[in-house]
Amino acid sequence: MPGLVPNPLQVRATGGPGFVLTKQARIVARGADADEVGVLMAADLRPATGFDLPVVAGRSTRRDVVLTIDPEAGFGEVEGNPEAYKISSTANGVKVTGASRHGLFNGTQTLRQLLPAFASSTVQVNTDWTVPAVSILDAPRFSYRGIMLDVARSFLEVDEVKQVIDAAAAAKISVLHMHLADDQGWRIDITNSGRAADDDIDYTALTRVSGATAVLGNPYQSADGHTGFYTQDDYRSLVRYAAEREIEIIPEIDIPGHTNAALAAIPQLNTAGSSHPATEDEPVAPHNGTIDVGYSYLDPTSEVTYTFIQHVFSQLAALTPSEFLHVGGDESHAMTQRYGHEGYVAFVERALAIVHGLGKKTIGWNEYAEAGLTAGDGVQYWAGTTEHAKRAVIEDGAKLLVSPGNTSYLDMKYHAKTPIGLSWACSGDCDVAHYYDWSPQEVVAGVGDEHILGTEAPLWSETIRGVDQAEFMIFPRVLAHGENGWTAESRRSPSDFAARLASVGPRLAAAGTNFYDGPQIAWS
Ligand code: TNX
Repeated sequence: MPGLVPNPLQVRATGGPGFVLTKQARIVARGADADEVGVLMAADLRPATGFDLPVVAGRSTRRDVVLTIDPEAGFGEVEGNPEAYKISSTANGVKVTGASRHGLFNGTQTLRQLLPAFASSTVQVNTDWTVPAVSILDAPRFSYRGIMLDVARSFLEVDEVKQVIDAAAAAKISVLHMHLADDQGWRIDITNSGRAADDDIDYTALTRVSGATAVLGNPYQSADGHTGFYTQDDYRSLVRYAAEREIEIIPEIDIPGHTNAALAAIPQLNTAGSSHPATEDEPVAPHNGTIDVGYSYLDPTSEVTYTFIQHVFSQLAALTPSEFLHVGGDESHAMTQRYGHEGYVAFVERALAIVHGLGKKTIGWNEYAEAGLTAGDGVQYWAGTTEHAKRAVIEDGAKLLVSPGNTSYLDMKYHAKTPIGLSWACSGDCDVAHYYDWSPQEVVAGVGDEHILGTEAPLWSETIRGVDQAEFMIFPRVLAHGENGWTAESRRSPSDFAARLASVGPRLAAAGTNFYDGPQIAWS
């Protein structure tokens, strides 16, 4: 049996010869939207197999793959989980049944792992495309299984992000958090349309000025970051591409700190109370490409700040189907120094009211839970005291998103000699076993599954340039992290995971995903 990652709930080898995918095979789709999943699966398998794999409706033969969406199909102990799926493979056909489109998509990703590794190859391979005789029932522990791309420090082109989405979808990742603005760059086009009558900000300067900047070379990475930005059409195409693969995009504009790129582009934000009070000599903040953090902030005492937030987040809300917008909130050190804890909290509460007023829930880094949240908002725990996150969960009804830096941050070096990456959150041995060996319910003591939204592994990009380097840091660690979001504790085991991961290596290689094949795994 090939190694399956994340580990399904039940896998039963049923014996016998299994199913062989041949050139007569068709993909028979049943239930609304099943054909869409079939089209994706056929597109995935055609290059390697060279088969036609037509997607059809109606009756099936023993040579076919049958894809069904049926919430009533009977999912046993995971009944009611919309992401549930089951697979039955015998010599007389393969059937994948999902409780929803997402459930079916999950099942097709497992089916890919049941085929020989070369099934994901982009060039044709001649082999027997056998699926072992097996019966699988599966559903995730958490619905939110995320990764984050920091395209602010170093940009990733649309096609690069799509490449990461493809690889992440195979790992049953369900959320892509995009960190779209920071001190070094601004990556999403904001137009002037719909501006308030008294608003004279030219929002198009955000990308014109700060889309052209990025992090500079630094002690950990000599190359400068990549510049660029997404037009609103680019962003919509990413949202659509991700959604087809059952990944939801949650955009982040980090406020009030990490905002030098906004200050550099919008003169009006450089008020007396901002981190860059305008002077005659220097009316707007200069670009800052260093990897310093905590120095920049928006003026909490200026109405321009809130006009800006209202406009930017309303465009983001209109572009984003997700119920969440991420507002950052981390490391507002200089602001807190100047305006105190109360000043920071008052800012966050006013910003949250704006975003809630747009009909969205918020997510923020754990510091933002120093302010009162609204039931259903997310608090993303990354570092420091867990006190505020816990309070927001217990008192406000917020949900915890677990991203503990030490076992979640994909920008940490695997070991001291990794040529890129930082080491502040993890140093020494930060390879895949370390990213497996932790449990979501232990991150904030007293906050259990009923309060946990899910898991997320962020890739910060101070030291990452382009998609090859991004994939190298993401894989295989996201597979370990993601299994923590998917698989029940009772089904998780470090040695079993290592054995299963060994057979995922060739699949990543065949699919063209760059990954770190470190010595902890006996790669097959
Ligand atoms: C901390 S994690 C940050 C980021 C950096 C990252 C580098 C967080 C909320 N803030 O601004 O990019 O460390 O690892």
